[in-house]
Amino acid sequence: MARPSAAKPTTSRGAGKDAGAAKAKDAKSTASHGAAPDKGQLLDFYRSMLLIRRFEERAGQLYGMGLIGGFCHLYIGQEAIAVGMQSVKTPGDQVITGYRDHGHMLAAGMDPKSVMAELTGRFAGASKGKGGSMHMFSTESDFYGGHGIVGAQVSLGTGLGLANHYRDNGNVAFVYFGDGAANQGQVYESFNMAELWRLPVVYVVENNQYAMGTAIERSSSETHLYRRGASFNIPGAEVDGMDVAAVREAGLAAAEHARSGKGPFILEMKTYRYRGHSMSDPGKYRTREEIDEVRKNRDPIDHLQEKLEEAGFADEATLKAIDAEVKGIVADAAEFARTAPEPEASELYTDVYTESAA
Ligand SMILES: Cc1ncc(C[n+]2csc(CCOP(=O)(O)OP(=O)(O)O)c2C)c(N)n1
Ligand SMILES: [Mg+2]
Repeated sequence: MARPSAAKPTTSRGAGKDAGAAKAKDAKSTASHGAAPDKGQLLDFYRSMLLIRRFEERAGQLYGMGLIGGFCHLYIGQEAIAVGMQSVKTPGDQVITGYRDHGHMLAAGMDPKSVMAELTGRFAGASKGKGGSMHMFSTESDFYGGHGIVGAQVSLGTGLGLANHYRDNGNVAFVYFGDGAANQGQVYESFNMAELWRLPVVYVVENNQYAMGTAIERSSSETHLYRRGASFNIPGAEVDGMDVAAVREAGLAAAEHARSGKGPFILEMKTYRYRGHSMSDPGKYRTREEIDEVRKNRDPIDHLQEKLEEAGFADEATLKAIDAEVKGIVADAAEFARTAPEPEASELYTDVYTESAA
């Protein structure tokens, strides 16, 4: 499968209010962010993506052993998006996403032990063992959840952008949602307000080609999701979501647009999930060959590994050392999540209501 080009931007606002999607699609990018990530950044990206991959593989195993209850949606295959976009964030910028959230939490810097312990329902978990896979939150890490209702995070994230605008704090809200969520009505109500009020929001559509068992071609009349803002005059760009450097480059341009008062921007990340929708997905809607083809030719971690080796930035020993370090972190997190105590029954009555300070 051919690797799509890094970013195909649209500039519907620049092309005039009534510029249609087709015209916008062909517009060229004016933003250039020069410096490609350096050796240190690329090695950091590699380490973070590998941490997410190994964490998710281990979570899958713990689920299989019956240690994780409820839903569990793995992020394997999509790692370059959370990691590349996180590198664009400045302190105070918020991240909000749906239920496929573990990778975003790790990229945001949340402790792997507290995330894994939440999956196993332990008191030391990020939500004291009461939230599980889909409901973690960490304002210290600027992470605003973890949401189980498809598309809900788009309205909430637009609200984060409104708060930034109101407080004039220079922050941007990064709002992630899937190709299936892109067909939700509240997404478009949010788009309208965000553009009308020039809110600092970057909408990141993680187009992994499927919504549960439904392929995008079967559910969407417009499958180029970066054009979905055209009728609101929101510019968008298609990005190779399997290439962490391309994600970062497009993310920088989008964040600059939003931060400078020009309003929202849509990034459509073309990606793929290797595992089922959730742990209970029999996977009858696609072939094994299709998955193998992406794994073999477009894997984001393999791609970066080749790049690091070609550039002479890492030899086998360096990569092995990173692998060993990551495996150690994940093993410790899993052991902690298996042995840490569950919440007391009295915890049922805490964190239900909160008193407002004002
Ligand atoms: C409002 C609402 N409708 C339906 C569901 C059931 N549901 C959960 S995930 C999902 C598919 C969403 O797919 P997509 O947005 O592509 O995200 P992905 O799972 O691929 O990351 C659906 C329909 C839900 N959780 N919330
Ligand atoms: Mg999807």
